[in-house]
Amino acid sequence: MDVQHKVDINIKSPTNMEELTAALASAPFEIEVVGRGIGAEIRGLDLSEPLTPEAFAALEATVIAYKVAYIRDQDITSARHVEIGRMFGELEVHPFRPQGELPELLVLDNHKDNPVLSTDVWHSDTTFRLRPTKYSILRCLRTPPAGGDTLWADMTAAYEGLSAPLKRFLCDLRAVHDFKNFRVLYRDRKDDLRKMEELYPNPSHPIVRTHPVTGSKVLYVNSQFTLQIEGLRDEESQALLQVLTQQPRVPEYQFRLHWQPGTITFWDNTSTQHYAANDYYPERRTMERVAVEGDEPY
Ligand SMILES: O=C(O)CCC(=O)C(=O)O
Ligand SMILES: [Fe+2]
Repeated sequence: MDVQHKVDINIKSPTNMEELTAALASAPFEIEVVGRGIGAEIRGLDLSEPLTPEAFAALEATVIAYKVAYIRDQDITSARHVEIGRMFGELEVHPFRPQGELPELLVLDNHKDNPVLSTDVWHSDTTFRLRPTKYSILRCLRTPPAGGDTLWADMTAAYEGLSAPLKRFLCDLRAVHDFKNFRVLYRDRKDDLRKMEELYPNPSHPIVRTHPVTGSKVLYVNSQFTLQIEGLRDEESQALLQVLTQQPRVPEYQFRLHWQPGTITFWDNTSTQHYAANDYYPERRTMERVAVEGDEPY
């Protein structure tokens, strides 16, 4: 972790509901709640200016409380984007995606010759890791003439929407995750694939995880990375995963954002899944992203 930076501005993340509520109450910006349970717009915060500890705590509290928080018209550099990400914790270097000049900055530049890879499948970021991504911070540089929205689903609402007997059945189950969609990148590179398998051995995560700050329960399996429910027969696992991985598709759980150049969005990968609408090919859409490392789910 870039401790130095944290120490420099004396940053403190909210660690429980009391601190979260206090940070929100003293937010030095406006929060407009847009979606029910998921999605808020922050107004009156300029990320090109240094953040005070109070502003940072309120920003992180907004991300946790509303799961997805966006700010329009942010004129910042890629380096500043990385710097803001570091305030939230250690940044990941994505193992499977091409990197630009700043290794932690992931460039998603999709156009005629570079179609979308795997972002149009519902997922929470890097659950194939033992410690999956905590927050992702995505900034829009270029929009297609129409479309290119991102959708998020509130996975706490999805958990709560399940029947009581199913919730009871799931409470002690775990599932195995895998970087399955990225395997296509290694079709002709068996040795490299083996190396990646060693670096990222299949982790097992609880199917219902607990949010470390809010204590809320979250449905934590996704179409992109979840392979198998432990202890069930294969056909049982497939049938149940089919039901569970459909939940983010329920419109009542969703929040949908239409991007503009300069929009930056922070989301909490513990409590949400997302899907980038792949409706603009062959037009161009350019985004930059950093991702903050998380802890082992429990
Ligand atoms: O391009 C997007 O809107 C989201 C892509 C994505 O899955 C991500 O940045 O984690
Ligand atoms: Fe993603």
